[in-house]
Amino acid sequence: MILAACTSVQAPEAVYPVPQPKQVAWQQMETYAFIHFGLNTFNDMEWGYGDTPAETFNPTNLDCEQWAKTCKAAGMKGIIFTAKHHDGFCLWPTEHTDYNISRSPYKDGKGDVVRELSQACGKYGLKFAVYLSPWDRHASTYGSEAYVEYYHLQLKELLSSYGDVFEFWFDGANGGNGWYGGANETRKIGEDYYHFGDVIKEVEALQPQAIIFSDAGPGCRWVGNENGIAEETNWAFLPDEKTWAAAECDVSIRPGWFYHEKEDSLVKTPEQLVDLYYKSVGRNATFLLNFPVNREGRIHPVDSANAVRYYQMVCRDFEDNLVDGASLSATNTRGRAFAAKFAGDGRYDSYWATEDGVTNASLTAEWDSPQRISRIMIQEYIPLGQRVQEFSVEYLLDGKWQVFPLEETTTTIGYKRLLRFAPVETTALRVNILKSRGAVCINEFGIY
Ligand code: FUL
Repeated sequence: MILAACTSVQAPEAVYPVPQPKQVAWQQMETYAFIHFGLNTFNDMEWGYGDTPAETFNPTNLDCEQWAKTCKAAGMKGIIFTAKHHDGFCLWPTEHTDYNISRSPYKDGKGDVVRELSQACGKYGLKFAVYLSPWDRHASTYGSEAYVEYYHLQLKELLSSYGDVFEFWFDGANGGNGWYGGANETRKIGEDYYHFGDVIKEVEALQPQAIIFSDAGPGCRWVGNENGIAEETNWAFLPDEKTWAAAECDVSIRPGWFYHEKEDSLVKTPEQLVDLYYKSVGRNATFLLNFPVNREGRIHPVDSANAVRYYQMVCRDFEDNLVDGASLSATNTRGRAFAAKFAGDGRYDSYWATEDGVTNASLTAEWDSPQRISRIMIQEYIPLGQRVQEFSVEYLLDGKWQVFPLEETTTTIGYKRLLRFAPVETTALRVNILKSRGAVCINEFGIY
């Protein structure tokens, strides 16, 4: 943008919808952690019924700094914590229900895991966020207006007491059977029972920088599965195509979200995690990886070792960017301030752009000597909207352009697209944008 101001050539017009700056900053985090911990951990359950006494919560060696150090070493930029799951038990000493940590033996009722974790995140340079389950299988009032008031009070308390949160997680699992104060029944709730519009306003007033997650945004959206995998074609819009909301891929490092000893042998391997990274971050989504904290109150050593190893493998994949020694050229540019070289300068706000109306153009990297290549990274300059609808990648073989033998479709790019393939040796490589919603804007091109 600064560069554009120095010349007479204007930057391309935005193609709507466009992200808010906070949505761009959020997507730039790329990977962050979930931590599921609570009464379920001690009950060996995924969805506690809501009737277990608060005294059951009794971690023997809880260490939020160990969680933060692990996430940091695994390259994660933040942690989202289950402050309250569907069983209704609150991991902070809330004023609004007795069903909370102050009634547990942990630190003789003086503990507050939300505070301990937010402080540990601060200490290790991670962002902090909360999950507050709307469904509450403990509350006798669940299903009535009184519960909605309670939920809103809790939300205000949580979002006013622990500093900034980067995301607010609004879970889609809602209503069903539960304890409900001893009623032991099934309760269904109506559409918009929680007054979601008011929830959004409350979160925005208390935490303007927070991204609100739900199945339907408005900050970011559920990717539609819990496997950690985004579609190859992935637009950062809601189905109305008018609202920007990039996808978030939530997945647990074990089969369950909460800790179960029987899953100790089922921790995802570093290789599986690397694969998920390519299928989430590499497909224009974020990667939200869950660690089920154990009964001691720690991330299990296998989970921690696998996550750290995964991150080392990803770093190694992108260690040596061959664009640095290449000459970049393009079939079309809208002027010097938008030249091909800006796709290779490592700066987020400079980019290669084509003239208005040019939606078919190639960006070529050439070297003096052959290079061995097995990864490509392409980023669109999303502050001006997500544009590319179809592209291809080719390399020079015996003087002829060959299409890469890719196993996935090359449709959307968005914030980031990563492609992996069996290594090829070549002196030139090009990405051909074949179809786009407007002039092409590529701010980064990486070749490894
Ligand atoms: C789901 C919940 O029902 C699971 O227990 C877990 O918290 C997952 C992240 O979201 O909707």
